[in-house]
Amino acid sequence: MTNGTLITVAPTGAESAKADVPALPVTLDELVATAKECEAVGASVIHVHIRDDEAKPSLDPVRLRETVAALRSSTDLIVQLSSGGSVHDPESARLAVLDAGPDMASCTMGTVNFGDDVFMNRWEFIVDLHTRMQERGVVPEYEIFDLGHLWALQRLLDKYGLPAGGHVHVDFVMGVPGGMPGTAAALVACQQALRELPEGTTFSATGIGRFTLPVLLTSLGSGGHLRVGMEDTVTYAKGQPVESNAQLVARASAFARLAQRPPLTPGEARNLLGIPPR
Ligand code: KMH
Ligand code: ZN
Repeated sequence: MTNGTLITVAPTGAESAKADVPALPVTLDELVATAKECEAVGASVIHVHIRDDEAKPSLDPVRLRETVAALRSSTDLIVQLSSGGSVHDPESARLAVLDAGPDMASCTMGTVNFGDDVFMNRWEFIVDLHTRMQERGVVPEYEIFDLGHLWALQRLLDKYGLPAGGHVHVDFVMGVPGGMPGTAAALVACQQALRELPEGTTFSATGIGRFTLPVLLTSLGSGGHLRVGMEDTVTYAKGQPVESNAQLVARASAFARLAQRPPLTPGEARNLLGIPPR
């Protein structure tokens, strides 16, 4: 049991447009520079979505491989590729993300309304993703957008066994219109439901937009870990755009230190998550 805080940075996402958010890292150079800055101020995991030459969301396999290689050669961060992609990506491309050989990949535990769209995650698709990750030694982060997704995770683990590495880590994504709200009460309800999952299961949490700070503070105060980044919020405070992902990571690290749960190094985070050393 660690007393430190795992800080994941989600720098890009698939939802914001570069034209609207100029500070969003969309090229490989921008992503690597962001990764280095965020590592320097306390991130240990990077949750990666990539963009194409027009800055549109992409799951291009060649680009994904190059991205994993570039992040590994420039940082010690744990590289977690998004298998969620954008709401428009087909299942085949989302499964093929694993071919890029990341340390981790996200695995969303159910379908959810996503603003005006639907983020589709059929049961058979989830099973496919989970079992392929087991075969390849890719450690999942189970993305939980709603309370019922934890029930689906329990079913998944009961039927198909523990993930690669043997440790279960979930991330609560809170405040998506269509999912659970970004409130302390919702996070406490999730934590209570976690009791049904294998002993030692860890969680991080992120709040979308204005839910960023309530979720961050509640997670930190209740033994959870943190995810921050421009995938989840592009506003630092009311009316104040985020300047950089490092600004969000630095704020999360400062809160973690104040809580006497300082940021974990990437090596400590590997240990926590059951990922072999590099
Ligand atoms: N972009 C969302 C539709 C993930 O990365 O796995 C899905 C998402 C979750 O961001
Ligand atoms: Zn994502």
